[in-house]
Amino acid sequence: MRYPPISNDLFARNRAKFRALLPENSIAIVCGADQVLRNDCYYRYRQNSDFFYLTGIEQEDSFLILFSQEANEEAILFVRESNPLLERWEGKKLTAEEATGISRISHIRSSQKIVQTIFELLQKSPTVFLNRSALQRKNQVLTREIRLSKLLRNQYPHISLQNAAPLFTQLRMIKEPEELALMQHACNSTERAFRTVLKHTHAGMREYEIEALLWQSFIGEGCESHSFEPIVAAGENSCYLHYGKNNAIINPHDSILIDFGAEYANYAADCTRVIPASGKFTDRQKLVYNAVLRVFYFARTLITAGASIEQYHKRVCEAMQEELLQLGLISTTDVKHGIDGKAAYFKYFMHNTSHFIGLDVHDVGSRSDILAPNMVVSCEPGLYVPQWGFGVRLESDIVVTEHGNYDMMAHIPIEIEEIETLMHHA
Ligand SMILES: [Mn+2]
Repeated sequence: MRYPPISNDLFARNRAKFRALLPENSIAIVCGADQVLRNDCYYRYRQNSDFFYLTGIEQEDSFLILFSQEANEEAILFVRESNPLLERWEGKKLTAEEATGISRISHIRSSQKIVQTIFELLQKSPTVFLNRSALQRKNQVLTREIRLSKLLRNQYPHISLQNAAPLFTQLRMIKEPEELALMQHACNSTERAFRTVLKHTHAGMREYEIEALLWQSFIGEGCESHSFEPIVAAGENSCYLHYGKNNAIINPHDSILIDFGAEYANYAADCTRVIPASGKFTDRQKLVYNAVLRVFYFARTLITAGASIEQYHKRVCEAMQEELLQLGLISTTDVKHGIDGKAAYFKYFMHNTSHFIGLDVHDVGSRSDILAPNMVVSCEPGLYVPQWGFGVRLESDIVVTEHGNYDMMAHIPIEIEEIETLMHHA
Protein backbone atom coordinates (compact mmCIF):
# COMPACT_ATOMS: atom_id res chain seq x y z
CA MET A 1 0.00 0.00 0.00
CA ARG A 2 1.21 3.50 -0.78
CA TYR A 3 -1.17 5.16 1.68
CA PRO A 4 -1.46 5.09 5.47
CA PRO A 5 -3.78 2.28 6.62
CA ILE A 6 -7.47 3.09 6.27
CA SER A 7 -9.40 2.54 9.51
CA ASN A 8 -10.95 -0.92 9.23
CA ASP A 9 -14.01 0.57 10.87
CA LEU A 10 -14.94 1.83 7.38
CA PHE A 11 -14.96 -1.67 5.90
CA ALA A 12 -16.80 -3.13 8.91
CA ARG A 13 -19.46 -0.40 8.56
CA ASN A 14 -19.76 -1.04 4.82
CA ARG A 15 -20.30 -4.76 5.47
CA ALA A 16 -22.91 -4.04 8.14
CA LYS A 17 -24.84 -1.88 5.67
CA PHE A 18 -24.57 -4.56 3.01
CA ARG A 19 -25.72 -7.34 5.33
CA ALA A 20 -28.74 -5.28 6.32
CA LEU A 21 -29.86 -5.46 2.67
CA LEU A 22 -29.56 -9.26 2.42
CA PRO A 23 -32.78 -11.23 2.92
CA GLU A 24 -32.81 -13.86 5.66
CA ASN A 25 -30.99 -17.07 4.99
CA SER A 26 -28.93 -15.76 2.11
CA ILE A 27 -25.24 -15.25 1.43
CA ALA A 28 -23.33 -12.91 -0.84
CA ILE A 29 -20.18 -14.00 -2.62
CA VAL A 30 -17.86 -11.18 -3.63
CA CYS A 31 -14.88 -11.94 -5.85
CA GLY A 32 -11.60 -10.08 -6.00
CA ALA A 33 -10.45 -9.08 -9.48
CA ASP A 34 -8.82 -11.61 -11.77
CA GLN A 35 -5.17 -11.30 -12.61
CA VAL A 36 -4.83 -10.76 -16.35
CA LEU A 37 -1.86 -12.16 -18.22
CA ARG A 38 0.27 -10.12 -20.56
CA ASN A 39 2.45 -12.85 -22.07
CA ASP A 40 4.18 -14.43 -19.04
CA CYS A 41 3.68 -11.53 -16.64
CA TYR A 42 0.50 -9.94 -15.36
CA TYR A 43 -0.91 -6.53 -16.10
CA ARG A 44 -0.74 -4.24 -13.11
CA TYR A 45 -3.27 -5.50 -10.59
CA ARG A 46 -6.18 -3.34 -9.48
CA GLN A 47 -8.65 -4.76 -6.97
CA ASN A 48 -12.32 -5.04 -7.86
CA SER A 49 -13.98 -1.94 -6.34
CA ASP A 50 -16.87 -3.84 -4.68
CA PHE A 51 -14.41 -6.19 -3.03
CA PHE A 52 -12.23 -3.33 -1.82
CA TYR A 53 -15.31 -1.50 -0.51
CA LEU A 54 -16.15 -4.40 1.81
CA THR A 55 -12.66 -5.54 2.83
CA GLY A 56 -9.86 -3.06 2.09
CA ILE A 57 -7.88 -6.01 0.74
CA GLU A 58 -5.82 -5.29 -2.39
CA GLN A 59 -4.17 -8.71 -2.78
CA GLU A 60 -5.00 -10.89 -5.79
CA ASP A 61 -6.91 -14.19 -5.55
CA SER A 62 -9.20 -13.10 -2.71
CA PHE A 63 -12.88 -13.82 -2.05
CA LEU A 64 -15.47 -12.80 0.50
CA ILE A 65 -18.61 -14.53 1.74
CA LEU A 66 -21.06 -12.36 3.66
CA PHE A 67 -23.92 -13.78 5.69
CA SER A 68 -27.34 -12.21 6.12
CA GLN A 69 -27.90 -10.31 9.35
CA GLU A 70 -29.57 -13.02 11.42
CA ALA A 71 -26.67 -15.45 10.95
CA ASN A 72 -24.26 -16.02 13.81
CA GLU A 73 -21.33 -15.27 11.60
CA GLU A 74 -20.57 -12.03 9.77
CA ALA A 75 -18.16 -13.02 7.02
CA ILE A 76 -15.40 -15.30 5.78
CA LEU A 77 -12.45 -13.76 3.98
CA PHE A 78 -10.43 -15.98 1.64
CA VAL A 79 -6.84 -14.99 0.96
CA ARG A 80 -4.11 -16.52 -1.11
CA GLU A 81 -2.08 -19.17 0.67
CA SER A 82 1.58 -18.35 0.37
CA ASN A 83 4.57 -20.66 -0.11
CA PRO A 84 8.34 -20.15 -0.25
CA LEU A 85 8.55 -20.38 -4.05
CA LEU A 86 5.76 -17.81 -4.58
CA GLU A 87 7.41 -15.50 -2.06
CA ARG A 88 10.81 -15.91 -3.74
CA TRP A 89 9.29 -14.43 -6.92
CA GLU A 90 6.65 -12.04 -5.63
CA GLY A 91 7.57 -11.24 -2.05
CA LYS A 92 5.51 -11.59 1.11
CA LYS A 93 1.77 -12.25 0.93
CA LEU A 94 -0.74 -11.29 3.62
CA THR A 95 -0.81 -13.43 6.73
CA ALA A 96 -4.20 -14.21 8.28
CA GLU A 97 -3.46 -11.66 11.04
CA GLU A 98 -2.61 -8.96 8.51
CA ALA A 99 -5.78 -9.70 6.52
CA THR A 100 -7.79 -9.38 9.75
CA GLY A 101 -6.01 -6.13 10.60
CA ILE A 102 -6.90 -4.56 7.26
CA SER A 103 -10.49 -5.80 7.06
CA ARG A 104 -11.54 -6.50 10.65
CA ILE A 105 -12.78 -9.91 9.51
CA SER A 106 -11.66 -12.54 12.00
CA HIS A 107 -12.55 -15.65 10.00
CA ILE A 108 -9.83 -16.11 7.36
CA ARG A 109 -9.50 -19.12 5.06
CA SER A 110 -7.31 -20.10 2.14
CA SER A 111 -8.64 -19.11 -1.30
CA GLN A 112 -8.26 -22.74 -2.33
CA LYS A 113 -11.22 -23.50 -0.08
CA ILE A 114 -13.67 -21.09 -1.70
CA VAL A 115 -15.63 -23.56 -3.88
CA GLN A 116 -15.78 -26.21 -1.19
CA THR A 117 -17.00 -23.65 1.36
CA ILE A 118 -19.68 -22.34 -0.99
CA PHE A 119 -20.97 -25.84 -1.62
CA GLU A 120 -21.17 -26.50 2.11
CA LEU A 121 -23.03 -23.26 2.75
CA LEU A 122 -25.56 -23.90 -0.02
CA GLN A 123 -27.08 -26.70 2.06
CA LYS A 124 -28.31 -24.06 4.53
CA SER A 125 -28.54 -20.90 2.43
CA PRO A 126 -30.20 -21.53 -0.92
CA THR A 127 -30.15 -17.84 -1.91
CA VAL A 128 -26.88 -16.50 -3.27
CA PHE A 129 -26.10 -12.91 -4.21
CA LEU A 130 -23.40 -12.38 -6.84
CA ASN A 131 -22.56 -9.21 -8.74
CA ARG A 132 -23.90 -9.76 -12.23
CA SER A 133 -24.01 -6.18 -13.48
CA ALA A 134 -24.53 -5.30 -17.12
CA LEU A 135 -20.84 -4.32 -17.21
CA GLN A 136 -19.80 -7.83 -16.18
CA ARG A 137 -21.71 -9.22 -19.13
CA LYS A 138 -20.12 -6.68 -21.47
CA ASN A 139 -16.63 -8.00 -20.71
CA GLN A 140 -15.21 -10.18 -23.49
CA VAL A 141 -13.47 -12.35 -20.92
CA LEU A 142 -15.78 -14.22 -18.55
CA THR A 143 -15.47 -12.56 -15.16
CA ARG A 144 -15.06 -14.55 -11.95
CA GLU A 145 -18.67 -13.79 -11.04
CA ILE A 146 -19.96 -15.14 -14.36
CA ARG A 147 -17.75 -18.24 -14.11
CA LEU A 148 -18.93 -18.86 -10.58
CA SER A 149 -22.60 -18.38 -11.43
CA LYS A 150 -22.28 -20.89 -14.30
CA LEU A 151 -20.70 -23.38 -11.91
CA LEU A 152 -23.45 -22.87 -9.33
CA ARG A 153 -26.21 -23.17 -11.94
CA ASN A 154 -24.77 -26.44 -13.21
CA GLN A 155 -24.16 -28.06 -9.86
CA TYR A 156 -27.00 -26.59 -7.81
CA PRO A 157 -29.86 -25.82 -10.20
CA HIS A 158 -32.31 -25.41 -7.29
CA ILE A 159 -30.60 -22.41 -5.68
CA SER A 160 -31.81 -18.87 -6.22
CA LEU A 161 -29.10 -16.69 -7.76
CA GLN A 162 -29.68 -12.99 -7.16
CA ASN A 163 -27.88 -9.99 -8.59
CA ALA A 164 -25.88 -8.09 -5.97
CA ALA A 165 -25.17 -5.14 -8.29
CA PRO A 166 -28.18 -3.03 -7.18
CA LEU A 167 -27.14 -3.42 -3.53
CA PHE A 168 -23.61 -2.22 -4.26
CA THR A 169 -25.00 0.69 -6.26
CA GLN A 170 -27.33 1.77 -3.48
CA LEU A 171 -24.54 1.75 -0.90
CA ARG A 172 -21.53 2.97 -2.84
CA MET A 173 -23.37 6.02 -4.18
CA ILE A 174 -23.39 7.54 -0.67
CA LYS A 175 -19.85 8.23 0.49
CA GLU A 176 -18.66 7.77 4.08
CA PRO A 177 -16.53 10.59 5.59
CA GLU A 178 -13.36 8.48 5.21
CA GLU A 179 -14.13 8.01 1.53
CA LEU A 180 -14.66 11.74 0.99
CA ALA A 181 -11.29 12.41 2.65
CA LEU A 182 -9.53 9.93 0.34
CA MET A 183 -11.25 11.45 -2.70
CA GLN A 184 -10.18 14.91 -1.57
CA HIS A 185 -6.62 13.61 -1.36
CA ALA A 186 -6.91 12.36 -4.97
CA CYS A 187 -8.24 15.80 -5.99
CA ASN A 188 -5.37 17.57 -4.22
CA SER A 189 -2.82 15.39 -6.05
CA THR A 190 -4.66 16.21 -9.26
CA GLU A 191 -4.29 19.90 -8.47
CA ARG A 192 -0.54 19.66 -7.89
CA ALA A 193 -0.11 17.76 -11.17
CA PHE A 194 -2.05 20.45 -13.02
CA ARG A 195 0.05 23.25 -11.53
CA THR A 196 3.18 21.40 -12.72
CA VAL A 197 1.68 21.19 -16.20
CA LEU A 198 0.93 24.93 -16.17
CA LYS A 199 4.53 25.63 -15.31
CA HIS A 200 6.14 23.40 -17.93
CA THR A 201 3.85 23.41 -20.96
CA HIS A 202 4.95 25.16 -24.15
CA ALA A 203 4.38 24.91 -27.90
CA GLY A 204 6.53 22.33 -29.69
CA MET A 205 6.05 19.70 -27.00
CA ARG A 206 4.29 16.44 -27.73
CA GLU A 207 1.01 15.74 -25.97
CA TYR A 208 2.60 12.75 -24.22
CA GLU A 209 5.15 15.01 -22.55
CA ILE A 210 2.23 16.50 -20.61
CA GLU A 211 1.04 12.95 -19.84
CA ALA A 212 4.54 12.25 -18.51
CA LEU A 213 4.38 15.31 -16.23
CA LEU A 214 1.11 13.98 -14.80
CA TRP A 215 2.61 10.52 -14.20
CA GLN A 216 5.66 12.00 -12.52
CA SER A 217 3.52 14.08 -10.22
CA PHE A 218 0.99 11.35 -9.33
CA ILE A 219 3.40 8.47 -8.76
CA GLY A 220 5.94 10.73 -7.12
CA GLU A 221 3.54 11.52 -4.30
CA GLY A 222 2.16 8.06 -3.65
CA CYS A 223 -0.82 7.82 -5.95
CA GLU A 224 -1.24 4.39 -7.45
CA SER A 225 -1.89 5.58 -10.97
CA HIS A 226 -4.13 7.68 -13.16
CA SER A 227 -7.75 6.84 -12.34
CA PHE A 228 -8.30 6.41 -16.12
CA GLU A 229 -6.20 6.78 -19.26
CA PRO A 230 -5.54 10.53 -19.46
CA ILE A 231 -6.63 12.60 -22.46
CA VAL A 232 -4.10 15.21 -23.58
CA ALA A 233 -5.61 16.70 -26.71
CA ALA A 234 -4.15 19.69 -28.54
CA GLY A 235 -6.03 21.68 -31.18
CA GLU A 236 -8.64 19.71 -33.11
CA ASN A 237 -7.83 16.53 -31.15
CA SER A 238 -9.81 18.13 -28.31
CA CYS A 239 -12.98 17.60 -30.38
CA TYR A 240 -12.63 13.82 -29.96
CA LEU A 241 -14.34 13.12 -26.65
CA HIS A 242 -12.25 10.09 -25.68
CA TYR A 243 -9.06 10.91 -27.59
CA GLY A 244 -6.22 8.95 -26.05
CA LYS A 245 -3.33 8.76 -28.50
CA ASN A 246 -1.57 11.74 -26.90
CA ASN A 247 1.03 11.73 -29.70
CA ALA A 248 0.62 15.01 -31.54
CA ILE A 249 2.94 17.98 -31.56
CA ILE A 250 1.43 20.99 -29.81
CA ASN A 251 1.24 24.05 -32.09
CA PRO A 252 1.63 27.62 -30.80
CA HIS A 253 -2.01 28.60 -31.31
CA ASP A 254 -3.47 25.37 -29.95
CA SER A 255 -5.53 25.14 -26.84
CA ILE A 256 -4.93 21.86 -25.02
CA LEU A 257 -7.71 19.91 -23.36
CA ILE A 258 -6.47 17.75 -20.47
CA ASP A 259 -8.91 15.26 -18.92
CA PHE A 260 -7.07 13.49 -16.12
CA GLY A 261 -7.21 12.46 -12.49
CA ALA A 262 -5.21 10.73 -9.80
CA GLU A 263 -6.13 7.44 -8.18
CA TYR A 264 -5.32 7.46 -4.48
CA ALA A 265 -6.03 4.51 -2.18
CA ASN A 266 -8.27 3.19 -4.98
CA TYR A 267 -10.36 6.39 -5.08
CA ALA A 268 -10.65 8.43 -8.25
CA ALA A 269 -10.45 12.09 -9.16
CA ASP A 270 -11.69 13.29 -12.55
CA CYS A 271 -10.75 16.75 -13.79
CA THR A 272 -10.74 18.56 -17.11
CA ARG A 273 -9.01 21.83 -17.80
CA VAL A 274 -8.08 23.63 -21.03
CA ILE A 275 -4.89 25.65 -21.37
CA PRO A 276 -3.29 27.69 -24.19
CA ALA A 277 0.00 26.34 -25.60
CA SER A 278 1.42 29.85 -25.87
CA GLY A 279 0.27 30.92 -22.43
CA LYS A 280 -2.39 33.21 -23.97
CA PHE A 281 -5.75 32.10 -25.33
CA THR A 282 -6.83 33.49 -28.73
CA ASP A 283 -9.93 35.69 -28.73
CA ARG A 284 -12.05 32.94 -30.23
CA GLN A 285 -10.81 30.38 -27.70
CA LYS A 286 -11.67 32.86 -24.94
CA LEU A 287 -15.23 33.28 -26.22
CA VAL A 288 -15.91 29.55 -26.23
CA TYR A 289 -14.02 28.99 -22.98
CA ASN A 290 -15.99 31.62 -21.09
CA ALA A 291 -19.28 30.32 -22.53
CA VAL A 292 -18.48 26.86 -21.15
CA LEU A 293 -17.25 28.36 -17.87
CA ARG A 294 -20.54 30.24 -17.37
CA VAL A 295 -22.47 27.02 -18.00
CA PHE A 296 -20.13 25.18 -15.62
CA TYR A 297 -20.84 27.68 -12.81
CA PHE A 298 -24.57 27.50 -13.51
CA ALA A 299 -24.59 23.66 -13.69
CA ARG A 300 -22.69 23.43 -10.41
CA THR A 301 -25.42 25.35 -8.58
CA LEU A 302 -27.97 22.75 -9.75
CA ILE A 303 -26.15 19.83 -8.12
CA THR A 304 -28.20 19.66 -4.93
CA ALA A 305 -30.03 17.06 -2.89
CA GLY A 306 -33.34 16.16 -4.49
CA ALA A 307 -32.30 17.00 -8.06
CA SER A 308 -32.37 14.31 -10.71
CA ILE A 309 -29.29 14.16 -12.92
CA GLU A 310 -31.48 13.81 -15.97
CA GLN A 311 -33.56 16.87 -15.20
CA TYR A 312 -30.70 19.13 -14.31
CA HIS A 313 -28.90 18.04 -17.47
CA LYS A 314 -31.89 19.40 -19.43
CA ARG A 315 -31.45 22.81 -17.80
CA VAL A 316 -27.74 22.73 -18.58
CA CYS A 317 -28.58 22.02 -22.23
CA GLU A 318 -30.91 25.03 -22.29
CA ALA A 319 -28.13 27.23 -20.93
CA MET A 320 -25.75 25.79 -23.52
CA GLN A 321 -28.26 26.54 -26.27
CA GLU A 322 -28.30 30.21 -25.22
CA GLU A 323 -24.49 30.34 -25.32
CA LEU A 324 -24.43 28.70 -28.76
CA LEU A 325 -26.88 31.30 -30.08
CA GLN A 326 -24.66 34.07 -28.68
CA LEU A 327 -21.60 32.50 -30.30
CA GLY A 328 -23.47 32.36 -33.62
CA LEU A 329 -22.86 28.63 -33.91
CA ILE A 330 -26.59 27.90 -34.10
CA SER A 331 -29.56 30.02 -35.19
CA THR A 332 -33.07 30.36 -33.83
CA THR A 333 -34.19 28.39 -36.90
CA ASP A 334 -31.82 25.58 -35.86
CA VAL A 335 -33.34 25.68 -32.39
CA LYS A 336 -36.82 25.42 -33.85
CA HIS A 337 -36.13 22.62 -36.32
CA GLY A 338 -33.18 20.85 -34.72
CA ILE A 339 -30.07 19.69 -36.57
CA ASP A 340 -29.87 16.19 -38.09
CA GLY A 341 -32.93 15.07 -36.17
CA LYS A 342 -31.54 16.16 -32.78
CA ALA A 343 -31.75 19.28 -30.63
CA ALA A 344 -29.53 21.98 -32.14
CA TYR A 345 -27.15 22.20 -29.14
CA PHE A 346 -26.36 18.47 -29.54
CA LYS A 347 -24.18 19.25 -32.56
CA TYR A 348 -21.70 20.92 -30.19
CA PHE A 349 -22.53 19.44 -26.77
CA MET A 350 -23.22 15.73 -27.18
CA HIS A 351 -22.48 14.17 -23.81
CA ASN A 352 -23.97 14.25 -20.32
CA THR A 353 -23.09 16.84 -17.72
CA SER A 354 -22.47 14.42 -14.84
CA HIS A 355 -21.56 10.93 -13.78
CA PHE A 356 -20.95 9.47 -10.32
CA ILE A 357 -17.37 9.24 -9.03
CA GLY A 358 -15.90 7.13 -6.25
CA LEU A 359 -13.82 3.98 -6.29
CA ASP A 360 -14.36 4.03 -10.04
CA VAL A 361 -14.08 7.11 -12.17
CA HIS A 362 -17.43 6.26 -13.72
CA ASP A 363 -18.84 5.00 -10.47
CA VAL A 364 -22.04 3.10 -9.74
CA GLY A 365 -25.26 5.09 -10.09
CA SER A 366 -27.29 6.11 -13.10
CA ARG A 367 -28.71 9.23 -14.72
CA SER A 368 -32.17 8.49 -13.36
CA ASP A 369 -30.96 8.63 -9.75
CA ILE A 370 -31.95 11.46 -7.43
CA LEU A 371 -29.06 13.27 -5.78
CA ALA A 372 -28.65 12.96 -2.02
CA PRO A 373 -26.12 14.25 0.54
CA ASN A 374 -22.65 12.67 0.30
CA MET A 375 -23.00 11.65 -3.32
CA VAL A 376 -20.16 12.79 -5.56
CA VAL A 377 -20.66 13.62 -9.22
CA SER A 378 -18.66 15.28 -11.94
CA CYS A 379 -19.81 18.55 -13.45
CA GLU A 380 -18.46 18.70 -17.00
CA PRO A 381 -20.15 20.78 -19.65
CA GLY A 382 -18.29 21.13 -22.94
CA LEU A 383 -18.44 22.59 -26.43
CA TYR A 384 -16.67 21.00 -29.39
CA VAL A 385 -16.26 23.10 -32.51
CA PRO A 386 -14.27 21.20 -35.19
CA GLN A 387 -14.62 24.03 -37.73
CA TRP A 388 -12.80 26.32 -35.30
CA GLY A 389 -10.25 23.62 -34.54
CA PHE A 390 -10.81 23.11 -30.82
CA GLY A 391 -13.14 21.98 -28.06
CA VAL A 392 -13.50 23.09 -24.44
CA ARG A 393 -14.62 20.93 -21.53
CA LEU A 394 -14.37 22.03 -17.91
CA GLU A 395 -14.82 19.45 -15.18
CA SER A 396 -14.70 19.31 -11.40
CA ASP A 397 -15.88 16.80 -8.80
CA ILE A 398 -18.80 17.98 -6.69
CA VAL A 399 -19.99 16.69 -3.31
CA VAL A 400 -23.71 17.02 -2.56
CA THR A 401 -24.34 18.29 0.98
CA GLU A 402 -27.46 18.85 3.11
CA HIS A 403 -27.73 22.45 1.93
CA GLY A 404 -26.09 22.63 -1.47
CA ASN A 405 -22.72 21.27 -2.47
CA TYR A 406 -18.99 21.89 -2.50
CA ASP A 407 -16.45 21.60 -5.29
CA MET A 408 -13.55 19.32 -4.32
CA MET A 409 -11.56 21.00 -7.12
CA ALA A 410 -12.39 24.61 -6.26
CA HIS A 411 -8.63 25.23 -5.82
CA ILE A 412 -7.69 23.96 -9.29
CA PRO A 413 -7.29 27.05 -11.51
CA ILE A 414 -10.18 27.49 -13.95
CA GLU A 415 -10.49 31.24 -14.66
CA ILE A 416 -8.69 32.35 -17.83
CA GLU A 417 -6.78 35.08 -16.02
CA GLU A 418 -5.40 32.73 -13.38
CA ILE A 419 -4.34 30.14 -15.95
CA GLU A 420 -2.61 32.73 -18.14
CA THR A 421 -0.85 34.29 -15.15
CA LEU A 422 0.44 30.93 -13.91
CA MET A 423 1.67 29.96 -17.39
CA HIS A 424 3.56 33.21 -17.85
CA HIS A 425 5.10 32.85 -14.43
CA ALA A 426 7.25 29.99 -15.82
MN1 LIG B 1 -15.69 12.81 -16.15
